[in-house]
Amino acid sequence: MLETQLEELRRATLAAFASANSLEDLEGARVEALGRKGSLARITKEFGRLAPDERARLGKLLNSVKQDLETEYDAKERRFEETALAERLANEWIDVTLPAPGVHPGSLHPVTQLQQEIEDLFTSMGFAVLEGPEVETEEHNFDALNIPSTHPARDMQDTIWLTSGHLLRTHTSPVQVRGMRKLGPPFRMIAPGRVFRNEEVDASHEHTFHQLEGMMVDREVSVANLIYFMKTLLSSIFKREVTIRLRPGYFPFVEPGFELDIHCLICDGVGCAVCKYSGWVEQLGCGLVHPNVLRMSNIDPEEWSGFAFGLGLTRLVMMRYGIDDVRQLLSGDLRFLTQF
Ligand code: FA5
Repeated sequence: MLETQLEELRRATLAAFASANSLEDLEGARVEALGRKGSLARITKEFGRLAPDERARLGKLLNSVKQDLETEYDAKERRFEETALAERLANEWIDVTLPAPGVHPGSLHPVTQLQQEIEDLFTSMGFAVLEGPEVETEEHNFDALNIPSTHPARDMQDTIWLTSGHLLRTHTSPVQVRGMRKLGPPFRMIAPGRVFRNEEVDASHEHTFHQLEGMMVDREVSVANLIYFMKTLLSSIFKREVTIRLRPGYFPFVEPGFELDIHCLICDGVGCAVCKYSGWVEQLGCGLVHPNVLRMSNIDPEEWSGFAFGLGLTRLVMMRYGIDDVRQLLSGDLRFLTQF
């Protein structure tokens, strides 16, 4: 009797496995036959009533039925999985050119953007772009610029000195010295870069900021040449009328020297923290290269003359985008940076 039930269970379950059209059907047939409350478990309960001999004989049969069903179940399950995978591979495709979800492409820092624009402008006018080291020698940063150690002008820029005797450059002007020695006259060069000062930080003063140096050495260079290039620079950057004023300025490496201010574009000249309520923001220092400076870099001032300027790139970015606090530029705050 139990023997017949076992044989019937094997036949019926194998048939149910064979006709199953989905994993769910297959699993249903398995639970019905092999589950905890399934047919096989029910038959097993009957074994208690059997004589030992009979129990041993039917026990073997029960194991073989169980094994057959499990083997067939595994094989059929694998076939379903293989078919599902093949279907997925046939239908699925990936566009590898799509940007990854959730990843935002970076953008250039506004200082870098303006720097590149000015580089393009000046290279189109025959200027070379030079770089100098941020850790400088005293000679390049001061002495060769006509600022010997006893000179009071050294106090104009609060210097960060290193224990090695080197310093963090306080301006990009040391690249003038490198340019004169490397290129020799006649030449035109610009040099953008980071500079460092032991400065009291406020809305318009950072301890680390960007400048852009410019220098032209040729025969008979005059203030008129300097003004031409400064006007070309400012009209190219602002693409609108900006009011400028030129004041006499003292820098030991130029003579005459000037400071160029622009009418504050943050407050339109009314007065704000950036322009210190004066309506004007100092943008750059400039002038005609001092004969001593030319001489110290082996250029004969009787034969050659030049102009130089040092632009506050950071301040120019502030004017251009209406940024009212210089500290935002180095903050690394993405809420600020993603606007550019
Ligand atoms: C100089 O650094 C001179 N080397 C400029 C120069 C070059 C003059 C060549 C003549 C010939 P000054 O210290 O004024 O000068 O700085 C130049 C510009 O850098 C300033 O006009 C201003 O726009 C900017 N600047 C100065 N200090 C800071 C600061 N702490 N934070 C942001 N910008 C500053």
